[in-house]
Amino acid sequence: MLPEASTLAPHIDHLLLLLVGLSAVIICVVSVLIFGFAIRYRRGSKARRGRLPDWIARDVELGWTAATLFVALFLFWFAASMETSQYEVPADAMEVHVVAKQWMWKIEHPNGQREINALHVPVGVPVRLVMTSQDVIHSFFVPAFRIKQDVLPGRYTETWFNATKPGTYHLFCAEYCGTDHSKMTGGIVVMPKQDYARWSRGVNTHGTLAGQGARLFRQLGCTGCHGESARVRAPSLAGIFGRKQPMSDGGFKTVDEAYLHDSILRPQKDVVAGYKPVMPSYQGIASEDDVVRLIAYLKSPNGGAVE
Ligand code: HEC
Ligand SMILES: [Cu+2]
Repeated sequence: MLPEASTLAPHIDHLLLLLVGLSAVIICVVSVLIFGFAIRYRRGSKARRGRLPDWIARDVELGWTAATLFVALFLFWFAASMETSQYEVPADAMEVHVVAKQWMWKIEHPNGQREINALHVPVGVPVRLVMTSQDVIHSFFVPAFRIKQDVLPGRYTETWFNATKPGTYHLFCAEYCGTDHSKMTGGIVVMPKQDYARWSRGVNTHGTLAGQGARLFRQLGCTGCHGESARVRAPSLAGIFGRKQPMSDGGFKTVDEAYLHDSILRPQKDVVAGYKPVMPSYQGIASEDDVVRLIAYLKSPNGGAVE
């Protein structure tokens, strides 16, 4: 049996069991009726044939149609409410970035730790995964957690889980993505909290993700335009995350991760009201990993506030 290693897993398994159970009951009833009628009304049998009494034709027909409708509606409600609850990420979730590429998973922790084809997480802590791809469509699939989410180029998708049992669980790519698709696997290492704390203090020489972003912000020349003393007129990026920005086409955009991603790689897509579309695209200059770092920096408390 597949291990149940997340808070979601038992719910999915109950749903599966319910669906299989119900299907089995329906199959039994239908089979009994088919065989029963086949025997009873076989050629030459003395069973009564001819018109059914009116009450059977009407009431029985109405009855089983209504009953099936209610069962179907109940199943829909039950499955849909579980599905939608999976979109409500707990507010205190730890955020981890995933960048997929042919053929590996690159993981970036908020404290700057990086991993490839492995993800270390503490047990009992909700983890929100913000994912994107550098090339083609991949899919992040952890059977033991019962989560599967497509990972798309040029877009951020997210999923979350709360691991319930320490151990190492398989990670698969579940969307055919080229020659070595079958080797695009990894391990989710769920650790007790103290072990995780020790792990996350070790091996990290890069500084926090936001710190790496701040360095990139200077290296890539963002400060040349977005800095306080810049000569080009560009909006200040201090405290920008979560704000509603007016756009030059008269609409508004909420500054979230996808907005920042596109502002950096496709600046002509949404131009801020009152500014000229002079920002160059960083497509091909900043990798998806760099963009993850820049976003972490712009989201941090003093992000974008560069003299
Ligand atoms: C040549 C000057 C220039 C450079 C270099 C530049 N930008 Fe911009 N940026 C602009 C201008 C002008 C705008 C406003 C017009 C627009 O939205 O395209 C802007 C808009 C933005 C926005 C949207 C801001 C908002 O208020 O909604 C973000 C985010 C951003 N830039 C990030 C960056 C990052 C990160 C870098 C470095 C990788 C960078 N920019 C480099 C000039 C620049
Ligand atoms: Cu893949």
